[in-house]
Amino acid sequence: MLDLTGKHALVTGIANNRSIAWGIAQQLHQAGADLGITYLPDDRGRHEKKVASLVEPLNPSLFLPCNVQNDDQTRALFDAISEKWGKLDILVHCLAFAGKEELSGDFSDTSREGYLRAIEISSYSLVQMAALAKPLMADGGSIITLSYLGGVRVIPNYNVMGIAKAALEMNVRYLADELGPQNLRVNAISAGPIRTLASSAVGGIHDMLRHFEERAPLRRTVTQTEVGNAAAFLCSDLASGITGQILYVDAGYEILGM
Ligand code: 0WE
Repeated sequence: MLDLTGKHALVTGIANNRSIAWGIAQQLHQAGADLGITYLPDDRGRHEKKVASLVEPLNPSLFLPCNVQNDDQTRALFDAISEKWGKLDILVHCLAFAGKEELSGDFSDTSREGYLRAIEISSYSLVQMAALAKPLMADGGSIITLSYLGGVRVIPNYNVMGIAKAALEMNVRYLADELGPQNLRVNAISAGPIRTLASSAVGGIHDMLRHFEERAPLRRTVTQTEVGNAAAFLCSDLASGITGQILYVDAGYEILGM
């Protein structure tokens, strides 16, 4: 049975009720996990308020700011986990960012600054968090992250995010090899396109979703709950033999050639 009772899980990347991370947090909670939630702090405290009221029903025992571009703040997050829980069982990484100007137009117009920022926030942050989590996960556990097909194949306008996801997926493999000896598993879920805050800001997303609904084997998009269920599985002992993998939760779209 899928049972996460007594497990401490840190979930990053919740922005609102459409976030995939929100779907994951709900399913981990339903499976009995004790949650820590992070939010991206802003100077007016609006994210903090919004995410706090959203996650209130899940009774998180930790609720802390985390901007991965701030090393001190990210270190403080894991210090707080160490103090409160003494260990960590599950780390859910759902962070990505590229400048809006990088997500349309010619890929070759990507600026050095935009390229490095996308890789820093969307790829390096997994390495950064894995390093901080490693001593807290000495008895094993599960790290998961979110990827997208645009990291493996060309998706119009995904541009530098595709490079970031390709690096992210390779991070998963190198981390899985390094952390396997401490029974710490590292996997990614490659989700199909979903209407979220991140995707709604993307030009042409409606046409993409319509194409997806016409062509995906299941003839529909996937839901945050379906990604959450796959995440709960990967984080549970049911997936004890699985590491270094990219699990497609995409209504079958990835198998198609045309
Ligand atoms: O990984 C993503 C989205 C990531 C993302 C989205 C934004 C929009 C707002 C990263 N950074 C930003 N920056 C912003 O300013 N997806 C898989 C969703 C997505 O994004 C696309 C897609 C799909 C699907 C961008 C272009 C084409 C397709």
